Amino acid sequence: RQTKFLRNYAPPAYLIEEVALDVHLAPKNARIASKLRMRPNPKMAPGQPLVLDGEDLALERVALDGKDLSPGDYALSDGSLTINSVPAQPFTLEIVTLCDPEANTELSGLYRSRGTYCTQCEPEGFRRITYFIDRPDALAVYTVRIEADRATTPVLLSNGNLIEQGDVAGTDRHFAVWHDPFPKPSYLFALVGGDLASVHDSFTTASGRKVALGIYVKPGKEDRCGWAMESLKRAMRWDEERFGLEYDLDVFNIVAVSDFNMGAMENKGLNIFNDKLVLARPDTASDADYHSIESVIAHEYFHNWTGDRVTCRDWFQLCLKEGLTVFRDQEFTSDVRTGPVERIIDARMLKTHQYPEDAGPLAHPVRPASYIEINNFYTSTVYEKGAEVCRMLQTLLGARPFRKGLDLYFERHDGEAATVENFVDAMADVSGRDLTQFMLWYTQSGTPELACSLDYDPHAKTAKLHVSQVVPPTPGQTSKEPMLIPLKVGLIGANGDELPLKLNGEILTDGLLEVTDREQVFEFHDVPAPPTPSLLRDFSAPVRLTTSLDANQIEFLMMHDSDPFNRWQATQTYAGNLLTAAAREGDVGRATGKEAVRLAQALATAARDDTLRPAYRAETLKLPSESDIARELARNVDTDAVHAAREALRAKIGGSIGDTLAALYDTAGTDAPFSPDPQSAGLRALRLAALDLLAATKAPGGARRAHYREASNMTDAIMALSILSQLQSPVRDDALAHFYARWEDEPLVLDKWFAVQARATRPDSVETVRALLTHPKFSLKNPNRVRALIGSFAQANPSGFNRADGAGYALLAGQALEIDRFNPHVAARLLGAFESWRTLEPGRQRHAKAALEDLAGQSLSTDSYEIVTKTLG
Ligand code: B3K
Ligand code: ZN
Repeated sequence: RQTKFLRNYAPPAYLIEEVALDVHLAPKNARIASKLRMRPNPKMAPGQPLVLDGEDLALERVALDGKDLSPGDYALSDGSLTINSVPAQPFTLEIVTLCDPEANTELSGLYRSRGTYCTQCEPEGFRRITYFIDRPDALAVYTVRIEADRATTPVLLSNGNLIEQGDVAGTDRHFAVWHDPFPKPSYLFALVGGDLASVHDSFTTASGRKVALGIYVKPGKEDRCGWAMESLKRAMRWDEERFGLEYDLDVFNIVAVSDFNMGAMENKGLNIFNDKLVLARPDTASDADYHSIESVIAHEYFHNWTGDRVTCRDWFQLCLKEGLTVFRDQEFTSDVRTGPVERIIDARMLKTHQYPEDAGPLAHPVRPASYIEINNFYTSTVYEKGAEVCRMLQTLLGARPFRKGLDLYFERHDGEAATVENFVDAMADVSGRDLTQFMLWYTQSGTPELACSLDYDPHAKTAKLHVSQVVPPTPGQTSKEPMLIPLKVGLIGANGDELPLKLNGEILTDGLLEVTDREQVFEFHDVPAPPTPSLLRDFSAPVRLTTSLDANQIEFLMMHDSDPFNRWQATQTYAGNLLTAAAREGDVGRATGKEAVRLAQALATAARDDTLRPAYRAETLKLPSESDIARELARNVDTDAVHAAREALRAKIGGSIGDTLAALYDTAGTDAPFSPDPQSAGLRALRLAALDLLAATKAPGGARRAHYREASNMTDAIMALSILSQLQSPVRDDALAHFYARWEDEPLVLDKWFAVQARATRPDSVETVRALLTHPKFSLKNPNRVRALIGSFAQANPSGFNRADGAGYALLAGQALEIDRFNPHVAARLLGAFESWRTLEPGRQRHAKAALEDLAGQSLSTDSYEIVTKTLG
């Protein structure tokens, strides 16, 4: 359990130029023969021992320049193979190892998922396939021959282009040879073998290269690939148009597998996906599924440039590829859907997942300086905050200079393993800006707190905006430097007009202020009357904003802000203030008074406003979530009080504007045939957001409106089911039984059945989840099912998970411990649900701490050990 430090980075002592793999697939003993053309790294001291990484391998043979080595020539340890003496000139190393795909329950390396052989190598899975220099700065050109049984494993895929295939004479085996001309690190290696069906299409790039596109799935699922294929083609075109980036091989393949530790993987030319993020048909997939398929297909495709062509020097630089690629996929989704809605979704996601991470014991910078297990750093800080950092660069530099900077970055580093500095230097060079202070976004953890207040001077006709920033202390970082924060603002006149922003004798057309100091004042001139400030427009920086605005001013912004993000934010702030007051004081009356009625009226106005897109109106109708409220409370959180406050406000709103909501639910786009396009999805979202508020009234027109059986698509069905599943009534049981009977043989749909019950806020939700753990269709071995049941419970059922008697914590700890014995990555991720335990009231804290301490006393994987010990602090 060693801590690794960024400051200790040293290049590899040896370089691998070419890799030839010969893989013989077999369920229990796959044989991998690897032939490496190597040479000493001229930049490093000569004569060093050659150390190769390896894990869970049986070594059969090592040969140097054709001569077998005997055990005295090398040393084998738990994680490595060391050859003491190798030539000072280029040499060839041959290694033969065996591994057991069927016994590979970690789902890292080469494993079998329901009969399909597949690989997952990022970050350190390749060492579970063969001994190798398994680090991202060791780039090599790969040729891969795969051989397998022809009948059971007819499809054989690897990275790059197919160069040869055929039968192995005199046997029932066949082979395929793939060659990837682009040098790549081992984490981008992939191989698939199985009995798979496929769907094909093609894409012609801007410069005329015809690319064969293939999606490989289990036979029978071919009718669920259309959306993924369309999304892929949209993404390929978009990347050409927006960033001038073309695809570079003749083939692009995607494979969907059912057992996968995360969402998907960007292996060069052969992306491997969790089938959840590929398969969709109107009756089986919800709008949310279509949305995530589109964005993840795009994300993995975009990695071809930001990740594959330019990769990371070391794992500390993970955000270099992930933050940038998330930023790119967000921009894509904004362009193909409704921009402001996507911005709201992304900001909400950041606040829900990343802010608590940044405020808790696992806080780390976007570029961590140390880690014990790199698998624990695929976090929302690295991904989503990392994306915000790229977005801020684009905001500060402007879209065109940002694009130029990216061009320069590719020009300089194509084919290399790069660092965050390389990326920021390119941006600095094209813009002529000094980005030294900006680098703090990569190195300082914690969410900056920005406090703003506006002073109006009626005589001078000036408005002074006072801004102060504090970056809170985080583990290992007690004192912080002030950051460079792009703050987009507007001033709104009494009639709702935007006022010109006159600052230092110039007009600020883009409204962009650059905050650089701890305390700063921006003085606007010629302001005729007291304005209302609109601050942090478009969510221009990932900070926590506090303002001196009162309820009337916030209400004014709900009506008049021309920035769609901030207009939405105003409703959230208004509702959030009511909810935190009610939850803090344990008095639901605080959330149901006159102000609640005013909020309801404002929501009704927005919901009826035909000039706004339905998807946007839907977002406006969604109240802050329970975790949003808990995050705002920040301490002494009683999750029952939070739940009660939110329910009371929902019911109040549902009751106050029931007619408007009912009209929306009953009319908006009900008769059109199902189509997953964003406009249709927006109409459905609006109806369902209305239903959600109506259902809260508990009146007959409420929950019973959730016509589960009449739903003609999965979006409506799941919404109805999740409303009904909160009830204590036979209606709930009937609906769940009906859903189960219809979908018991469709794993991805059945996951929804598990998840809906795990999320339902009922006093007995712990018992419900416990009972489902013993359901014949439940398995701890399938990550999707584990996430559906245990993950949904721990992450999306705050009052159930944080039940006052600690039963939720005990449940999670017990299950995670069991999973940890065979799949540490999945276990450690589940344990992340404990990250906010110190914000709870003392009783819950005691229970959470006891559960964590109990875990700490067990024998844990490195993954879970790191999470548990750091969470305890
Ligand atoms: N790069 C992969 C994530 C790998 C996670 C390994 N624990 C998918 C992605 O972010 O695109
Ligand atoms: Zn990624």
